Amino acid sequence: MTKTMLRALRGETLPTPPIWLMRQAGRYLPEYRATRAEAGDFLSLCYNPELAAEVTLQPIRRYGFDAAILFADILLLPQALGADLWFETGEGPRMSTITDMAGVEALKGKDEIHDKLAPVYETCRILARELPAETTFIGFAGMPWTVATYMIAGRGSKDQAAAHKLKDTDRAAFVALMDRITDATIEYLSKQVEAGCEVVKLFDSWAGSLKGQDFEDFAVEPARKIIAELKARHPGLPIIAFPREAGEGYIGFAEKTGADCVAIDNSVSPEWAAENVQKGKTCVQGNLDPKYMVTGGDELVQATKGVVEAFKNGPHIFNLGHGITPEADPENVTLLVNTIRGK
Ligand code: 1CP
Repeated sequence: MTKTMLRALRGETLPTPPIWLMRQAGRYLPEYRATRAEAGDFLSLCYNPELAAEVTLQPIRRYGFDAAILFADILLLPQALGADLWFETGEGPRMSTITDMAGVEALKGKDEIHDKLAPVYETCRILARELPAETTFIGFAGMPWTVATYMIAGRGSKDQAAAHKLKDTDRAAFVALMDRITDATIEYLSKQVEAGCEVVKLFDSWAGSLKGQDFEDFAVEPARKIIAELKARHPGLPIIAFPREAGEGYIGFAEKTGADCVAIDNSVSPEWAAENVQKGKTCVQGNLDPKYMVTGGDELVQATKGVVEAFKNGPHIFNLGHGITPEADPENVTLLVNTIRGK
């Protein structure tokens, strides 16, 4: 029996959609918090293959999700390229900044990243061995624009102003940085696939701040390039693209980039996405508002049924519109899974 997730990615419309959740290994789970404490801190957890595999498996054991996502972070790649990376408790990631061409040229080359990332590939190998036979294993990376926003600002930002400024004032340095990240991302994902990942997901969390031609040049085009090269190296590899908050940019995104599935955030309605993106044939993933994992109850049940209903006439993978938050109640995730699976 082919795995349900792979069937949806090949374009099959299934009676019950496969389900997994972004950030399904995370702070809402007590067992995650315990393993993270054992590791010491978040980055130590990412670079400890046994413990990273353990936290990847925890939500699979608890909920029987149809897919597991490698436990790592999109910021490990810039770190492997030479950026300093640390996490400020209660605040988020911090990184050394890139402000000009000299900064770009000081980065490591695409073939020099693998020593640092070797523990991630080891995590993949452990998981390929240990995941249940019916569970699909997803590898991932951040997309160049999203990764560049952190490398340029040195931290997360709401409006990505620093990255927009470099793009608009020193185009050559910005484009050189995008190219470096694009090339390294291809090598990184390729190694994840060689180590056992069956699907890859491309996270472009800040794609929504790219407008007009910028969206075409810096969201669509890097996705197209990365997907074409990965598929040339690994024929048949299914790829999920997530240009978060792309809005109208979701329309035609799969066709333009060659992605097998487009993940949709919850700023658009499932009905709109079914009509304009899925169109009865393109696989879509999404898009329940993560807030229901905090609030639960009958509203969760009704909203979940609404998402399943909206996407029932085409290939669909059930997910949230963004990551599950630390405030989520693990019981609400059980209710979600039971609602989808009709239990
Ligand atoms: O335990 C902790 O305190 C750390 C919280 C945490 C976790 C669980 C971070 C810090 N990263 C992760 C893991 C992670 N990150 C995964 C693992 C697998 C899973 O989903 O279960 C994945 C796929 C990511 C991807 C990621 N990291 C994205 C893209 C998806 C998204 O959420 O938009 C981004 C933007 C990051 C950067 C990052 N890492 C961590 C934080 C808090 C952030 C966001 C910072 C910001 O808001 O700008």
